[in-house]
Order: sequence, then structure tokens, then C-alpha cells
Amino acid sequence: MRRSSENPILTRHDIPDVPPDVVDVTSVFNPGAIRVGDRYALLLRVQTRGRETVLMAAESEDGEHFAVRPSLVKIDRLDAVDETIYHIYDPRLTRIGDVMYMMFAADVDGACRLGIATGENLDQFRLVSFGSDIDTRNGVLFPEKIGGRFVRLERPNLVAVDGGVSSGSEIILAESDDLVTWNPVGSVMNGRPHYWDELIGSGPPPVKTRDGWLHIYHGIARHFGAGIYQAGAVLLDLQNPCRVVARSRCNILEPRELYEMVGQVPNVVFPGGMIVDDIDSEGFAAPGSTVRVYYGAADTCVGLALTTIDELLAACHA
Ligand code: BMA
Repeated sequence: MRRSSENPILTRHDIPDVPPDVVDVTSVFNPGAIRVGDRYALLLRVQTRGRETVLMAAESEDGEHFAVRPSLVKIDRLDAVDETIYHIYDPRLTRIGDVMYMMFAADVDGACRLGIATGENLDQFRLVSFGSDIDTRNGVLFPEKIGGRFVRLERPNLVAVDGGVSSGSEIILAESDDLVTWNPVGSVMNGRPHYWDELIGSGPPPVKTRDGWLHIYHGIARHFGAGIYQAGAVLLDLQNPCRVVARSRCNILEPRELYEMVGQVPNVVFPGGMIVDDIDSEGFAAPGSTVRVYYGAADTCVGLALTTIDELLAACHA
């Protein structure tokens, strides 16, 4: 992927103050992304100097220069959850039919949960479901039902990490009739010990191509101290997304620029948003289409990487 010459496209200096809580913020990273009409939109993870996380929306005409709205994104009904929620973070955005969904991670006591909310617009969401059983993160909804059911990828947190939050090395598929009750379907892929993606987690929601579901994920190489977060691509079977058709042997983005190597958490590229310009009437991405991938860099700022569907498919088979 090619980095935007404007990178990092968003830093803490671009975040307007929203007093009293959001003033002179520490960082902005790990955005979700979606098309809204002919505009590009991001939901940003903004971290205050109280180390609290808020979500803020940004919009752009060209996908590169974003204006951040001077308000905080609200999620109605969150107060009905009977666990203490400390942080809501790493939003991923999917449109199914006409409805926009946000899937997010939520830190509660001793675990991470996945929440799903629908959005009328970028400012106002309403909670649809909030997990209560397993410790899991990196949830993404597919942009259409498969076999008549909603489908999602997620990454259970089963691997303890020294000095950090728990992580995981397996992405699984789950399905649901109502977005509330989720049943595991099976394993999709595992980390590859010794290589670039020892631990793994989904990036942006999968994109439909004629060759399969194209999915960008993050991989963590653990054998270098604190770990290096990179991005790679995988192609999943259209009817049975548990079946991996092809998977990139090498990463397609790794920390190389100073803003990716230095920051709150060094050596991190963490993609969470992907916007494909040309999608046909059946929902398939056009092979030559431009793809914009939005990623958090070093848990400090936001980067943009550009590629095409063809290039990503080739990376899966390389
Ligand atoms: C992961 C998540 C991400 C974060 C990354 C690097 O476990 O918490 O939100 O960007 O670590 O710190």
C-alpha cells in the first residue's frame, strides 16, 4: 500500500476542544470509516489527558483532508448495560442495506466486550447489543447477510500478554438472527508463530469481491520485545467465510515512518477503516477500484494508505 503524502492525515492538533472534558487531547487513532453520500467519514478514537476515550466524527470530500466535528458521538442506551464500561474504542463501521452499524470494543472489569449500535447519522448511535459472555475484541460485521443471517468476525482474547491487555491468535466467525444473540460458527484463521502475524485480529469489515470476501487484518510479531503491529490481507470464501481461499504471506503495511514507530505505543499500524470507491449494484467491489485504508499509527495519530482491489487480491495470493 502507498502512504498518503499528507500523512499523518489527522493528529491531536486537528481535534477541536469540546469543553469541559475534551481539551488539548493526547491522541487520535484507530478510526472506523464509511461512505456517507459522496463524502468520506471517519469515527475517531480520541484520547483525553485523563486517558479517557471519546468518539468523534470527521468528514471529507476527498478522503484525505478531514474536518473533525466539535462534538462527541453519543450512543443511546449504553447506560442500560449492567457492567461498568471504562472505554469504548476501535469503532468499525458497516452499512447493511440502508442501515449504518458501528461495532466497538468496550473495556469492562477484567474483560473486553463487543457492542453493536445503529446510527441515524455520525453523531448519534443507539445500542443494539452488548456482549456479556466471552472476553473478545476486534469485531466486524459483514456488509450483508450470508445464508439469511447476520455474520461477524471477532477475536477472542485468550492469550495473556506481559504488561498489556490480553490478546488473541484466532479469528472466529459467528452468526445471528437478530444481532443480539451470537452463535459461533467456527474458526477462520490462526496466527502463524515465528512470522509477522503471530497474534491476529480483524481490521476493517470485509469487502465483497468476485473472488471472495477481501479482509485486511492486523498481525503482531511478538518475538521483538513489545510486539510490532502490521497489516495483511486474506480472502475468504463468499458462501462459507470460515474457508480461507488465500492469505498474504508477507505484511502489506508495517511501521516504517517515524509517526508509526514513535508514539504512545511504538511500532503500531492498526487499520480499522477501508473505503472502496467503486462498488457495483450487486455489492461487488470493482477490481480496479481505489481503496483507502485508514489506520491508527503508534496509538497516536491517523494514517491513510492507498491501494486497489486488484493489488490486495494479488497480495493475498503472493
Ligand atoms: C490492541 C488494541 C488497539 C491498540 C493496539 C496497540 O490490543 O488495544 O486498540 O491500538 O493494541 O496498542
